[in-house]
Amino acid sequence: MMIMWRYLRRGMSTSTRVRALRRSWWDHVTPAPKDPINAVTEAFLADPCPYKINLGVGAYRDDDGKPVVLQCVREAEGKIAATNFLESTCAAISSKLVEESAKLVYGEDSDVIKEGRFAGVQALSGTGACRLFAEFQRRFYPDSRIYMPDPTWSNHHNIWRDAQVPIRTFHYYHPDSKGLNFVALMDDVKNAPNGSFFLLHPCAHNPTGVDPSDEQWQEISSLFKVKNHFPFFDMAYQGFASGDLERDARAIRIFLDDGHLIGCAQSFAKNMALYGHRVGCLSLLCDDKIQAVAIKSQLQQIASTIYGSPPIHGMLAVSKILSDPDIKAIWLKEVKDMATRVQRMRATLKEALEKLGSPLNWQPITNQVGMFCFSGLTPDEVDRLAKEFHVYMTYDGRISMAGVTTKNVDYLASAIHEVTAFDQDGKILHTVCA
Ligand code: PLA
Repeated sequence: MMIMWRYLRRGMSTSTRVRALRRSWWDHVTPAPKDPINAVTEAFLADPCPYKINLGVGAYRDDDGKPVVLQCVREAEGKIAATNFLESTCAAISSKLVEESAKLVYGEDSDVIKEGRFAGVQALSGTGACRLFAEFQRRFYPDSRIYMPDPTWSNHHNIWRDAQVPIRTFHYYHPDSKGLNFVALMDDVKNAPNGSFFLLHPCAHNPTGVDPSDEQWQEISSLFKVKNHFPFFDMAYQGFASGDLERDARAIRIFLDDGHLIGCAQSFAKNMALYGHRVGCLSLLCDDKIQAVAIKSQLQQIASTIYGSPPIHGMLAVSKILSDPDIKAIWLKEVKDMATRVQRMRATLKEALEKLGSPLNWQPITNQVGMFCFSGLTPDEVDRLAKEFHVYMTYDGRISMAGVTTKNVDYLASAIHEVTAFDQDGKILHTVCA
């Protein structure tokens, strides 16, 4: 009262007085930590240098460094533009999208699809599919945890954390070999409590570009059977590892043949270059049709409280591409072309570094697969690449190979050679010759 009186006497306006009397609603809100991948894009955009290179986000670019609209998408859009869709038609098309997506993962002739033994829903791209599953997991297995590879896509941690599912990691990558740490991975799978949930990347692991071999997947699957673990696959890059969608589904097919119930998040952001359209799918295999109906209704219920229903336009395009054989054939070729361009850039970058006389072992660039190369560059080297050479990537040394082009690859190789071979004053760094 005394305070109020003092303000009144000083002749303050009413709103100023009210503000002075209580804290702002948002005083306690501090900025969220920056997303490490978006932060790279921001730094890149703020750099005025004309020859800057963005190797941050895993978004496909053509050999001129430009984002692409695939021919299959243009064809599909041409066909859907002429139609006026009713709500009921959209629901039917969404179901078609889910069914066709499931075929990509589980196989065209898979029994689980023929017998309706899966619950599938359209999702907001890969992120939305993962989040829906995380919510579902917490709702129906409230005491469970999720085991994810170390390292994994940074947002996996945020997604399961926000869904309040405790996170554990399992060994995956070996920094010395820049390959898979299979022994430690198997130990972690064995030591996890029976019936644990595991997040797996079925192909083109992000960020390492390191995938288990078929034989290793077989062993992982067998151990999962013994331990009764649940495999949840995040399939964000189908087609990008080998150029062949069937080949890239091999890990999942191995688990399928072993009789696992499987969960799978699918994204069409990369393999159809439909980033902004947010088209994806979540599917969960079930014991029978009755279970599938129940699970689907629960997934729809979770989705309806978060975003209602997913966007229509991208769904129409994807559904058309997957169900029209001619357009699908165009798509399969385009996926192959994108993957081949990335593979070619891997070989060219490695060769260019070797030609420069770099004493380091760059073999992992071509051993690794998919969109990313886990280069082993240190945070200091990444920092120098940005500051001295206008080359941007995440601090873990992940290179989005999709940003490498015929025109920038030599410059990139020289920049990498420079920061790994010489210090800022041009002195040779003997320590890097490991
Ligand atoms: N899962 C994995 C393994 C991913 O790498 C990504 C995207 C997603 C899911 C989500 O994809 P969405 O767009 O379909 O939701 N990772 C990107 C993008 C390409 C990003 O993090 O912003 C990456 O650069 O890692």
